[in-house]
Amino acid sequence: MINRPQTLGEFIIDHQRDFNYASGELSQLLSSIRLASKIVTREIRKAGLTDILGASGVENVQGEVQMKLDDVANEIFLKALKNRGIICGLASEEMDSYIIFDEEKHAESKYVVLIDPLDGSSNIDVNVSVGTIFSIYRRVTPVGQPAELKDFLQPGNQQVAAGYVVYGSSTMLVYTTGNGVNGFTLEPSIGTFQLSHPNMQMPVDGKIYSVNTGNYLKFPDGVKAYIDYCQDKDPDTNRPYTGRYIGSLVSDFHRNLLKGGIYFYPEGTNAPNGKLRLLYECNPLAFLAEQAGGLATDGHQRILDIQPDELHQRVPFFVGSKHMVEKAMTFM
Ligand code: P6P
Repeated sequence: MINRPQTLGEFIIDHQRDFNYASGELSQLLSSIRLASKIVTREIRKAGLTDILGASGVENVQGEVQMKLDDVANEIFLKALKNRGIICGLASEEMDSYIIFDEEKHAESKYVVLIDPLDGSSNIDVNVSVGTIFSIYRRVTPVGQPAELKDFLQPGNQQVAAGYVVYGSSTMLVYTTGNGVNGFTLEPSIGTFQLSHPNMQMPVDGKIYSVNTGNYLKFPDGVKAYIDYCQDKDPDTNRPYTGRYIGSLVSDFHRNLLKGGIYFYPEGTNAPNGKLRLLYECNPLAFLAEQAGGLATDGHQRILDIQPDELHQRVPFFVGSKHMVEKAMTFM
């Protein structure tokens, strides 16, 4: 009897009943994300060898020079998600506005997807991990009509599923449908994601703080005070903590999910609302964090309770081990 880990496909089928409106559509959606993440893995693994490195010269809506691989990843996810006919609309960090799928085969689609197809892509050139982050909502406008902006501007507490792919020493897909968090590692020799991290729990305490201290002087006093606390000695709480900042949100989040820790990108004079986007970075990671026993706030309120008013809205972001985020909030 060969005892092998469950594949993602088998897991999805086994947990079909966990999905609200278990119509199989969400399963299909996750399968298209699974396919796209394998294709992106292939592109990333050869990035150093082909000319997709180097900026495409085009600036994205964030005013950031778009790396060619950003474009490639965006196209790969767009095509995989569109082809299954499951979603009626898609919003992406790499696109100014959302796009609507209103052909015949999308007419009965119930879901919309928001995605950051390749977060941390500036790390590609130096061979550092990057990630994809996705968030799935049930549409709020009537099925059968074209999706509208309000389908995308839902608070994070309305997500039906969320997850990320981290393209690191291995490719891992981690997601939740509101029934806990599970992690799958790509077995490249057979091209399947296998359940490697069942029921992931974020330690409620940790010793790692993750922030760009290069912005220290630009932070509000409360944030400076919390960083000073992290760096201050206290044998009772294992301080000073260890600083770890990869410059790739998904990688910093993933490490904290496994080992405990806090990641924060606060507001500052260089970023009045922080740098991270509420809809396709903070909300999905906040959903995952809470499902794993962690916490995510903007320094004052739950990320998941924020009512978005703009597609590319930025918010200050504190996410990670529950006790660490709670402690940080006392300084804000
Ligand atoms: P900074 C990457 O651009 C990103 O969105 C996150 O992945 C990362 O944590 C952060 O920005 C890094 O930003 O300003 O510290 O370089």
